[in-house]
Amino acid sequence: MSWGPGPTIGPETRVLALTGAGVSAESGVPTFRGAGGLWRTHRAMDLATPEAFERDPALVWAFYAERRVRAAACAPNPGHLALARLEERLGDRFLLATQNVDGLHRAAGSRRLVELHGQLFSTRCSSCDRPPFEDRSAPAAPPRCDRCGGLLRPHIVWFGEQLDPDHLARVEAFLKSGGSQLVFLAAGTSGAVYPAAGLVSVARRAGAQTWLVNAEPADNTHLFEHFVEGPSGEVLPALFAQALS
Ligand code: BV8
Ligand code: ZN
Repeated sequence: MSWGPGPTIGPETRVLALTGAGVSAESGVPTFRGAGGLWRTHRAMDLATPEAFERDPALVWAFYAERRVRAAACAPNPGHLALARLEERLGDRFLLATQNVDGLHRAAGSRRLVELHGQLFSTRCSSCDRPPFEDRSAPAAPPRCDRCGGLLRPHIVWFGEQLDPDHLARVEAFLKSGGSQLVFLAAGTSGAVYPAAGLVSVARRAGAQTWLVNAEPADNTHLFEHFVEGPSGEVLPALFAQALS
């Protein structure tokens, strides 16, 4: 399949990219709602909550330990790499907001990156304010904090938990400074989870051109001016081929 020209990337163009689990699908990381999605098998909507952790920390840790093992075996795909190269090309005129926690954007070289829903390979204490730390372990039982003895937890934003206000402020400030030179591109996301799914509306109000790249129509496809249906690992390099040439 060939996809038409993507957004025109001129000397003033600013791009905000928002990615979801679909961007990591071609790397082998399961999505949540698509075919084979995690939410289908693991009732993950129930597991990714503070209540579930309170009720059964061992079950929640088993869910995240399994995801760490799977994600650790995955590598960035051409979709991640295209976004990292676009950042190289645009510098501070580019920002990547991801809902993904798998670390593949960072592994691909992205640095102007806001991880809206946390990091799978980071752990923090649920009781004291020790800073989150990198943790690639897959604990068999819920680990304890060596400072206060409290339960450690994955550094993930669960359903019902607030996103880091600094993250949202950084994304919204970038969108509001964009004006007509702003391109908002969402890729690999079903547009089901807020506040991430609401960012396209912030972009439209700021005057942005809006693009969705997704394997199938998303819940909020109607909010996008352009919808390119296809696998992000093939579409993203094609859409930005001219800008990256
Ligand atoms: C909050 C970490 C406020 C966990 C995640 C009713 C209305 C509106 C909102 C709500 C509501 N009820 C509850 C809420 C709030 C809730 C929410 O939005 N719920 C939804 C389900 C309705 N949101 C929250 O709770 C957020 N916090 O709102 O706090 C608040 C206010 C007051 C007091 C307290 C709090 C927190 C949301 C964050 C939750 N954590 N992740 C974990 O990962 O384990 S969300 C989880 O879903 C992942 O982060 C994931 O990224 C995210 C979204 O899913 P997608 O990334 O879009 O992935 P999905 O599988 O859905 O879609 C993939 C798409 O890719 C598919 O369309 C597929 O077709 C496509 N695809 C597949 N392969 C490819 C592809 N596309 C391209 N190429 C391919 N190869
Ligand atoms: Zn502690």
